[in-house]
Amino acid sequence: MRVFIAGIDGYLGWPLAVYLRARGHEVAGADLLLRREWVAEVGGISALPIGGREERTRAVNEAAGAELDFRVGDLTDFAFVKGLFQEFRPEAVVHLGQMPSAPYSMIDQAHCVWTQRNNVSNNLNLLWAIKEVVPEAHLIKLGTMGEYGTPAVDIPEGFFEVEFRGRKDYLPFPRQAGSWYHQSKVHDSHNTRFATEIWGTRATDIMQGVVFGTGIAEMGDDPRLRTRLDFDQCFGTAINRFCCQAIIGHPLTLFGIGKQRRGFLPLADAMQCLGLALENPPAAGEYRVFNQFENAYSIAELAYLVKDIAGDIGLPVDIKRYDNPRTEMEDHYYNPDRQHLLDLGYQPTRDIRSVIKAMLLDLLDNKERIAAHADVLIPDIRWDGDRRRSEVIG
Ligand code: USQ
Repeated sequence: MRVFIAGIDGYLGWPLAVYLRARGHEVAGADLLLRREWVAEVGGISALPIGGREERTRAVNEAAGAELDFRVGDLTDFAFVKGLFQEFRPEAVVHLGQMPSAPYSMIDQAHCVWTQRNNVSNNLNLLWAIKEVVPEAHLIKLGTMGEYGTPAVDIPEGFFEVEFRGRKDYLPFPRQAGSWYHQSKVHDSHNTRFATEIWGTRATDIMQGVVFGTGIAEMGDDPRLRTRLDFDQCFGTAINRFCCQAIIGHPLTLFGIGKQRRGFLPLADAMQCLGLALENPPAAGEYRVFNQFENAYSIAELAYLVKDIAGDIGLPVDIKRYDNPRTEMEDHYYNPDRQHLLDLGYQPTRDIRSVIKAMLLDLLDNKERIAAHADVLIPDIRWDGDRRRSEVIG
C-alpha cells in the first residue's frame, strides 16, 4: 500500500516508517523537523542520539531495500501538501504531524494560539488534499484519549447512545479536553467527522493513550533506525520521564497525589494498532473512532513499577510527590472501552515489565546525556499561567 506519513521525523512517525517499510509498504512522508526545535527551545534533548534526515533515510533504504521519500516541508502550506499528494498519490495518510505537548501549549498566549493554528489548519489541509487529489484515500488521524477528559461514566469509542426527553440518538461522546493542545485535537475530530459526512471520504480517528518505549523490533540494533526519547517537562511523557529519572538517580516526579489514571501503551503496540487500522480501512463516507491503549494505570502505580524494575537491575530509585503544575483531577473514575482494535486482532503486550526493563537498559548508555539536562525534569509551566518550579510535597 502507498502510505503517506505526516510527521515522519517524530517519536511515532519515524518508527511507523521503519515498521511499514519492513512490511513492504511504499512509504513517503513529510516533516518540518519542528520537534527538534521545540525540544531545544524548552532546554531538552533526546535521551537517545538520533540521526538527521539523510542518515535516517539511508538507514531505512539499506534495511528495507527500497526508496523512502522523506520531504522537509510545512503541512500548513496547502500547495506543498497538495503537490506531494499529486506526486505520491497515497492510498492511506497517517497524520502524526502536530504539536503534541499539553504543557508546551500552556506556556503563554503565543504558544496556545500557535498550537491550535498549526494543528487545526494542517489537519484541514490534509482533509482538503484528500478530497481534491485522492478521495478514496483513508485518513488515519492521531487524536488522543485526552479529548474525553475524565468523566464519571464509562468512555465509549467516540459515540454513544443517548436518551433525552423521551427521544434517542447515537451522538458523539462529550469531549472535555484538559489543555489547549488537547482542545486542538477535539477541533480536529469535529472537522474530520464533518469532512467524511459532506465529501464521502473515509477516516479513522485514533484516541491514543500515553505511549512509552525506546524502540520496536523492526529497528534491530541499528542505532540510525532508533527513535527519539524525550524527558523534558513538555515532550517527555510520564513513563519515559520516570525511566530517564531512574537512570540518573533523580526522584521520580509524581504530580499531585498520583492517582490520575490514563490509558498507556508501548510504542510497539502503537505501531501494531496503526498497522491494523491501515490494513482494515473504513467504508467510503465512514468516520470511525478507535480508543488505542494497552491498559489503564494510575501514575503512582507506574512510578512504583519503574522503581521495582530499576531495583532489579541495581538502580536505587526514590519517588517524590510534587505540587501539580496542571489543573486536572488527581483521583477519579476512569473506564474507557478499547474493543474495536481487539476485534481487528490487536494483541496487547501482556508484559509491560519487560518493555520498561528494555527501556532502562537502552537508556543506561546515555546516562551522561540525561544527567547533563537534568534541570528540565522539574516542571515550571503551570496551567494557571504562573511560571514557578514545582516543589516537593511528600
Ligand atoms: N505526570 C506526572 N509526572 C510526570 C509527568 C506526568 O505525574 O513527570 C502525570 C500528569 O500530571 C498526567 C499524566 O502523568 O496526569 C500524564 O501526563 P503525560 O505528560 O505523560 O501525558 P499527557 O500530557 O497527557 O500527554 C501525552 C502526550 C500527548 C497525548 C497524551 C495521551 O504528550 O501527545 O495526546 O499523552 S492522553 O494522556 O491519553 O491524553
